[in-house]
Amino acid sequence: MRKIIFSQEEEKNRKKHISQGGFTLIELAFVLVIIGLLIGLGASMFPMLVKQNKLRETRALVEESKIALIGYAMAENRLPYASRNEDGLEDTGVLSGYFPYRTVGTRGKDTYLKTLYYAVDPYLCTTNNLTDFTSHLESLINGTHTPDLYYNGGIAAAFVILSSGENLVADPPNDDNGNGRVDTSDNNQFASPGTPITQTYDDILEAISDSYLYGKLKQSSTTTKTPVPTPQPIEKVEKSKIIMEKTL
Ligand SMILES: [Ca+2]
Ligand SMILES: [Ca+2]
Ligand SMILES: [Ca+2]
Repeated sequence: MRKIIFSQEEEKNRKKHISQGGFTLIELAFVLVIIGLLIGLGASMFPMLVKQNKLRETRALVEESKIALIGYAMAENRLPYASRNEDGLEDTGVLSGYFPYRTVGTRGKDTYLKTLYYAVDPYLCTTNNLTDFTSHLESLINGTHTPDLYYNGGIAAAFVILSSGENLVADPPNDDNGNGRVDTSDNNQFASPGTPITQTYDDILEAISDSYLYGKLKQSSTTTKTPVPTPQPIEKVEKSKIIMEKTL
């Protein structure tokens, strides 16, 4: 049998090559294991991330709707009635129901594709000027007129707006007759904003008290306008500058 004889240099390179090849395979296997673990971890976390994202976006929508309603109140000197269906338009006389998002001019469906719910104190829907609107709020605050809407166990609310959350139904105390919707058959008591999510409650609610809305209206009506400075006529300045330059 013929024996292959390698030179010293060739033998060194051959051993190095074998060594490099073995190490690469181990390395490759290690990387594959890591990738597998990462994919597994990512797959298990994905539903949780989607859930958290939906919750975050719905909270933002409810907050945005609250601000839009305050803007509507300041512009129209009243609050809109609720809508009895999901067309987004207020229905006169309806105090609890769907959010009239088209009347207010904003979005109405949450990330669970459900229309928001809304309830309003009826005494704040009938005015059409700032004096009457603030007067009605004063009466509700000092008790001359009995409030008709409450949240957080007894705070008089101008309005309440909420998403039914991931379970797709309004939960007690926002729904009282068990039909999973906020409607005229429910009472006038609502939960507190920021109520923790539990097995039986996952609504996302915002409310504005009569006092807060009153403060907002007073603040906007007493804001002093900064006088606009009269612009200096450019032509005159330039002429006087020219005269000065000529004199010099
Ligand atoms: Ca719910
Ligand atoms: Ca109900
Ligand atoms: Ca209730």
